[in-house]
Order: sequence, then structure tokens, then C-alpha cells
Amino acid sequence: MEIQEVPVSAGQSKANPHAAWFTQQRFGMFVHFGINSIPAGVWKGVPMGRNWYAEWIQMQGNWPKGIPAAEYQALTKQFNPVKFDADAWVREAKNAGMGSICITSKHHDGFALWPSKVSAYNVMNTPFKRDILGELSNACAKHGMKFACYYSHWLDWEHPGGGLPHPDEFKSEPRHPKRTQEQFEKYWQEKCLPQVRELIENYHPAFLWFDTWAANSSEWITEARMDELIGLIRRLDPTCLINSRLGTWGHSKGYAAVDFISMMDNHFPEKGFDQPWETSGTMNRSWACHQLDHEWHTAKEILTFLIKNASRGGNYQLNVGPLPTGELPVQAIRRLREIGAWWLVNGEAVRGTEASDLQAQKWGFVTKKKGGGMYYLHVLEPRAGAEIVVRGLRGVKQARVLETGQALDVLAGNEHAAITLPAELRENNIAVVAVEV
Ligand code: FHN
Repeated sequence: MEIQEVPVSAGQSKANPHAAWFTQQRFGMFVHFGINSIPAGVWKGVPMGRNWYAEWIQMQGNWPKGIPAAEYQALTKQFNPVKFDADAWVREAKNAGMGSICITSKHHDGFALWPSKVSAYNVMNTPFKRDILGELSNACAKHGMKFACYYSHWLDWEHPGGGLPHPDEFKSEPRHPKRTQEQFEKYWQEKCLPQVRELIENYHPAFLWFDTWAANSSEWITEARMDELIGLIRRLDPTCLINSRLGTWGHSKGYAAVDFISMMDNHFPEKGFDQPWETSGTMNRSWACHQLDHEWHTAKEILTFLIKNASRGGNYQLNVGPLPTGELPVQAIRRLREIGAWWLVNGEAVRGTEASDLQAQKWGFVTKKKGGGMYYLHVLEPRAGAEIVVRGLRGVKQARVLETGQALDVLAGNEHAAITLPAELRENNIAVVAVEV
């Protein structure tokens, strides 16, 4: 995917008071699930082309023509994830330290995971006939987890007016015909706005995660359309947060038009922003289940992304791509549980932290307890007896290993403090030192 980074302009910060829980939680789960989970990256025995995004198979299978719409949409006849257990998904997320679950209510293919009255292209017209969003939102409520929806507002490959990939970015043959504004407006009024209304009225998502990535989207997602969509959401539920990939590069207010900034896929910035922000990232290379994608991040790599963002005041939304059966893949479960084991002792060093003034240390990252008084040093490659020099750290009252409470020696300098890790330390994950100041 083409990505474009858009800088936040100074003085835009108008944090929505309803976003407090969002910045507090730091860590959430993203779920890409739908009828595209069935072929899982392979169409009629041939791996899809161009990139690893299995949810793009309608366009990238049978390359370069793509899969004919009717043939792709016939996947609804096979959609029967009988092992889908919303409670099990939520328990895995919660155990890993996550505070929210955001699911692809409708991805680019246009298929809805709920009984939408707006479009028959939905889960009730499959053998499964169960309201996936309803079950997941109920399980989230039961476990004190925030429920949220991804909604592809620009691209929709089912509605005759819905957005199509840009021909220059997506070199399929024959090239897609270009939509007219009238066609797109019909889609917008007939499907997009009414479905967003349904999502809010039926499931009360804590946030809506919209999806554009510069390219040509602002031709379709114009400021007027964005304002119409934002207005609808604000009227129906002022607590529902909206992300910047609504298309804010095409909005005169920029990021200030929405509640939180979403980075481009898997982008972990070197600096934070003066508005709530997050990175959504994959566990392997695909978002939806891909049967040939075996390049999984380790739990430690995932934790490093999380901590890096937290040290800059940002969130991390980690994706899982459930199997066609509805189960989470074991590769994902294993990683979530490893993360959960780390979280069990170190979670306070991530949740409820704010952007840290002590950054870019050689040995790792520093997070800061909201309101100050405590820094957390995340040492990426801890060695027994090693000295950790923390540039900029002054006024240390005490330092201890977060897991054991073991007190550590601190040598204070003018512009730094040196802390010695315990001689008996055995740690192959990230070690956290809590420093009271
Ligand atoms: O095209 C989508 C992609 O399939 C996936 O949903 C990601 C998630 O951030 N968003 C788009 C590409 O950036």
C-alpha cells in the first residue's frame, strides 16, 4: 500500500474528553474477519498477487483480472465459522492486557458481519446466520472491554457506486472503470451512512475506525462528506470516537476534525503527536487470515512496538486474523499469551502512562506514569549486572525491578543517572525497572 504521513499542525490539540479511556488503555485488538478469511490468500490453488493482504483477494486473486464479483460473493454460501466464540476472543485479548476489540464490520469487499437492513450482503444470508457484531459486543460488555468497529467507508466492491482501488496504485487488467460522483453519492447515501447509523444504534461502538490512505481518496471522501459522516456520528453518539483515516488530509481542520490519529499500517513514529494517536499493526504480514503467511513477529517484537509507542504517548492496536472456522490461529494465541505473561507483571508500565520526556535511550524506552512521579525503564536486552545510563533522569528516590521489587543501586550524575541491574538477573524478555522520582 502507498503510505503518506501527514504532519499534525501546531496548536490543533483539542483532546475529546471522551477519549480519556482510549489514551489510558494503550493496547487494543484489531480483528480482520469476513468471507475473505475463507480462501485465506489462495484462490483456486494459486496464491494471490502483489502483497500479503489476504482481505484484498477479490482484487488480487486471479491476478491481474481479479475475481469476478459474482464468483467472489458466492463465498457467502460457504461462510460458516461454527467455532466462533466471542467470549474466547475477548478472554484472549483481555489476558494480553488489551482494553478494546475493533472488528471489520464491513471491509472493502462490502460484506457486513451483522444483520444489516441496508444491504442483503450480510452474515444472515450465509449458512452461519449469527450476528457476529452482536455476540462480540455483548462479550465485550460482559468482560469490561470496549467494543469498536472498523468500517470501510470509501472502498466498497459490492455496491455499484462504492469506491474502487486507484488504477495507478493497483495495476490490474483490465483497469477498473472510474466511478462518477453521482454513483459514489448513491453508495454514500444508500449504504455507507445508513450502515454507520445501524452500527451506532445497534452496537454503540466506543470508536469507529475508518480507512483511507491518501492516494485518490479525497476525490471521493470530500470535506463535505466527512462532515456529513462526522455530524451523523456526533448526533447519534457524542462519545463515539473517530479516527483520522476517515480522510483528514482532505479536511481543512486536518486531524482536529476527529478524535485520534491513526498511523499508516505498521508505522511506529519516532515522535508523538499532540492529540491521541495509535498504530494499527499486523502480527504477521496479512490482516485477514492468510494460509501461506508464516512470517510472524515474536511476542518480544510486538511488545517492543507497544512500548515504543507508549513512550511517545501513543496506542497500539494489534491485529489478529481468525481462521475460517472462527477460531484465532494458534500462532496468534501463543503470542497473545506470551504478551499476557509479560503484562501480568509489567502491565502498569504501559497502561495509564503518558508520553515520556526521557526518550531515545540506547538500551530501550522509557514510559512515564500519568501525572509523573514514576518512570519505567524498558530494557530490551537486559544483562545481569549491566549498568543502565538514563540520560535526563534526575531526582531519583528509588529504583526497583518491577517484577521482583528488588532495589537497585543508583548513581546520580548531573544530567543522567546510572542504574545497575541485579547480578542474578535471568531474563530473556524485556525487563522493566520502576524509578520513583
Ligand atoms: O486496505 C486496507 C487493509 O486491508 C487493512 O484493512 C488496513 C488496516 O490498517 N487498512 C487498509 C490499508 O491501509
